[in-house]
Amino acid sequence: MTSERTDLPETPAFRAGLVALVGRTNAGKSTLLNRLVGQKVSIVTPKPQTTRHPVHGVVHLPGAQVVFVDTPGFFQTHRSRLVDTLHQRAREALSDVDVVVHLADATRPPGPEDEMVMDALEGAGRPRVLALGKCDVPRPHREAWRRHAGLYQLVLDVSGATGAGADELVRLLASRLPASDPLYPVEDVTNATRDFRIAEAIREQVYLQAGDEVPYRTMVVVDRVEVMPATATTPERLGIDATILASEDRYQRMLIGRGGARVKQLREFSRRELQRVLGRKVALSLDIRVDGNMEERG
Ligand SMILES: Nc1nc2c(ncn2[C@@H]2O[C@H](COP(=O)(O)OP(=O)(O)OP(=O)(O)O)[C@@H](O)[C@H]2O)c(=O)[nH]1
Ligand SMILES: [Mg+2]
Repeated sequence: MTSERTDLPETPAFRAGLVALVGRTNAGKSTLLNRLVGQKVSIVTPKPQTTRHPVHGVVHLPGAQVVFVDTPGFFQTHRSRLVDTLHQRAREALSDVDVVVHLADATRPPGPEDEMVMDALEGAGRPRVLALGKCDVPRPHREAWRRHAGLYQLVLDVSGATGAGADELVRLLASRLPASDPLYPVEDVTNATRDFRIAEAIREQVYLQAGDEVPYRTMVVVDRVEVMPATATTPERLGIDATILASEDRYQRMLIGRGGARVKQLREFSRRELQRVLGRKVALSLDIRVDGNMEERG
């Protein structure tokens, strides 16, 4: 007869799984993701609905791997195909994750967008954690948020801007993941392809540099990426040709600006950001074209 020890719970050799970050738009999901991963994998702007696609950011720990899934934020505005698509993508992202972190913006009271988030959480039926974000600034609505604590397994304070609470969040999440082999090789921090990251870096500049409406009437496509060998006067560079597609002529005009000033600025800021993201010299050619079908593709 063999005897088996059943008194001690077994600690798995390795834990891994997916953790979605959801919340209203501007809650700071992408900022927190970048902080957790330790590098910029998702773009950040002060404008609503910056994130359009779920982006994975991988945190490698000695005994665990936490794969965070950034999602488009919930936004209450006039309905459009883009807004509906983004909400749908956020809901879908919850369907196959192990844990959901609801990142709340505790500088604001819980509102209709947060109700949309809570409905999505209800539909997903996954274990939930409430992260009260932006704890680096005064948060007059923190107590209003804490009244929802009963809906979550855990509530904690966090700041993507300073990193306060970030290690604690990762540790608590890792302990809730299932026993599993790593989902990503140890050298990977994201599922985003190089071309996706290039398009996103340019899209970030459209959000930052162009007028309020323009980002929602445009998308970025990468046409060509090619190494340009060093010459007598220039170092080796990555040559990138990209196009900003605008849904109508007037948005194209806004992006070009008077005498081409706006597109020149967009190109230069995008080039510098691309150099930061890719860690190498970049030569960027940026075209602005009208494509009436662009909104369909979001
Ligand atoms: N003070 C403070 N500001 C923050 C923090 N995190 C994000 N922000 C600011 O909030 C704004 C939105 O940040 P994002 O990270 O893009 O927010 P998001 O939730 O990803 O937004 P969507 O992609 O639109 O859903 C930016 O202006 C950030 O600088 C934080 O921890 N503290
Ligand atoms: Mg975002």
